[in-house]
Amino acid sequence: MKLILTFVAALLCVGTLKAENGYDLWLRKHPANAVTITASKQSAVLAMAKKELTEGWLGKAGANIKLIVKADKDIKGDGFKINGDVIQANNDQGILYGAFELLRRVQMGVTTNNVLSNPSYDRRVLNQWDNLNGSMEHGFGGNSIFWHKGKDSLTVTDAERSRWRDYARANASIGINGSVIDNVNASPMVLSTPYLGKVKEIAAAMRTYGVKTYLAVNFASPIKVGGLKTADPLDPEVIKWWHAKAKEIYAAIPDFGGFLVKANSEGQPGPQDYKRTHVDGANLLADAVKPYGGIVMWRAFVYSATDADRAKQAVTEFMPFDGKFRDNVIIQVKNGPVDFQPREPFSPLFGALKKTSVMPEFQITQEYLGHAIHLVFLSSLWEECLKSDTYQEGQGSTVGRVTDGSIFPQKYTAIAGVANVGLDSSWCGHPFAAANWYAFGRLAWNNTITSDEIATEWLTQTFSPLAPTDQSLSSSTTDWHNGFLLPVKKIMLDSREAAVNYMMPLGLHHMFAAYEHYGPGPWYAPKGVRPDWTPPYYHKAEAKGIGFDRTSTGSNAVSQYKEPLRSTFESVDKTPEIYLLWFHHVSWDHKMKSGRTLWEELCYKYQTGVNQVRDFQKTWDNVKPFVDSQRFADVQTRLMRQTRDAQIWKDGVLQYFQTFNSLPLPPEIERPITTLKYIQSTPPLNIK
Ligand code: GCV
Repeated sequence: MKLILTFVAALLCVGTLKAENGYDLWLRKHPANAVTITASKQSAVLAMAKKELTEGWLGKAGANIKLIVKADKDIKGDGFKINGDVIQANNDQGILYGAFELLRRVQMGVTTNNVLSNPSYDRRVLNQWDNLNGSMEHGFGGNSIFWHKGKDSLTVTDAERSRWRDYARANASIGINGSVIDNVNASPMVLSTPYLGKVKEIAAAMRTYGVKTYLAVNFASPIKVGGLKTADPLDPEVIKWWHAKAKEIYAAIPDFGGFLVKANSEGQPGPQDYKRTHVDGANLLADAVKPYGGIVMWRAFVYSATDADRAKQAVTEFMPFDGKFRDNVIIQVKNGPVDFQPREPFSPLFGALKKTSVMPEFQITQEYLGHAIHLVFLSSLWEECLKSDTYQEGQGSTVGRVTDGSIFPQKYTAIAGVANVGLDSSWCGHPFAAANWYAFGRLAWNNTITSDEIATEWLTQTFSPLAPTDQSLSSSTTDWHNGFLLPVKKIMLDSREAAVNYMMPLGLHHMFAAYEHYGPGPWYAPKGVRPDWTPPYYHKAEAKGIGFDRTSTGSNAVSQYKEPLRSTFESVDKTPEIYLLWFHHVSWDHKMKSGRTLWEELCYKYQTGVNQVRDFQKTWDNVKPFVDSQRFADVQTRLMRQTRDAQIWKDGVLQYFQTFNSLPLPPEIERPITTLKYIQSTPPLNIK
């Protein structure tokens, strides 16, 4: 922090901050000091490391930085050492990551001596849910940066190449080394030869920064692209087709990362269409990419319209196959057992699959957390998941440790984040949504780093004054720290709990309006829609009480957790209250630890959520002197919407539950400002 603060201190005069559109993310341009770089070898990736250091150096003027590619037993994978002005790594990629880390450390004013940094996961991968027509599934930062429709959809312009390089650079700066560039609801066309031509171009641009290209593939591609009659994974023609396709891909893209597959889930084709298994399907693709070092990320996000509790289905479907997948297959598991909700307990598949590689999947795009309208820092959610103890191999078997190779030997370790990146000038829509992209990368590199550290880093790099033209109205360095960094960091660190409070506190889940998953829709249950696609399936509100009984008297999902969690979740008294209605159906007058009844506590939580966002507004207004007008106004406007919509959540959900319990709002709870009828009759998009 020292250097920044000194720099800010030098800018004591009053001025206005230059408008910023957010395109430069946490890598904002600033005048650099002179530096000399020497490298032990030459390569394209090392050239990028040199360029970054030369253009971004804020350390001692005239410093001589040495880049040394040399094996070292302490350095693992893409890791590195930094000692003063020396960066050492096993490979060129490690040097690039070391260069970004050195720049970050100098900017933050923290030590650059005796640094050893090794990545938690080998493959740190973004999943773009980008459709080939340019739209994005739950993308709120504009259309796809990779795809667009029209006659020229396969021609590539220099502007596109440049955008892809900037994307890869941002990823490399936080250690992300792979991107799946199409939606998991995959179009078979991506594997057609013309599309592969474009994939080759994208791969070339991303390779500049060491970001590997992966493709999400449609299991029926042999039929749709290959013209075969079947996609049966045991059919010799199908096997031949996938092997030939892998050969074609690797001939064009020798460092191609591999495939991501959503099979037999939400209408996607898969091996079960041919009475085959996930093992048959995954191993078929794994064998095809194996000769080239490719991997297959096979998703465990499966559930069908059965009577079985949806939260149990992934375990039921995948556990029988433990140990049967090839070693280049990794089962990709969402953090919770249902679907990226504001809060879920961790998926019981973590740690349970002991002879199969498993990778966590987080959602960076805010499908269920307020889109690009709400300021929600998701690092807290992911940190909570990674630190959850599965107890599968004794105490301390956290989700992080059962997936990063610390406990189970995995040939490959990996982690995925569903990206929030699009064509918007600020990439992600909300200026603070970029913090979630940043946080994913930092946690993928180091799964024990705290959200507090990540927020400090991101805020410093994204908002601190950088150049004499960007003079702050503040008059001292302490002002920036106390007046901006601390209060805004508090907003970030409180924001996820605030969202849980005003959307779905105490273990409630999936109460969203259908399709967009933005506003409240706990009442949505039209005839003919599958029950598990309607919120009443999850909250089960009725006159006597509310919540999903997942104990042994109900769906018995608790049995999928290892002791002591199983008994903890089985007991209504021992279950942490944050998960109460996830595991238990309880009466409205159930006594909570606070002494309130459940109904009072629910009201109190919703009110707290609304109050928290109101406080965020006040805090943000107070930091105006420290932020350029463009980003200040943008965040201010979005916070206004967030507050209004938090209020709609509170009014909608509480009035809806009152239709079951007829209980009054406790005296200290604010009265609704919108009727239930209005909220129910207004399509969620209009409410937005
Ligand atoms: C890509 C949820 C989302 C879908 C998404 C799916 C998945 O159901 O609403 O849009 O599809 O998760 O993760 O496959």
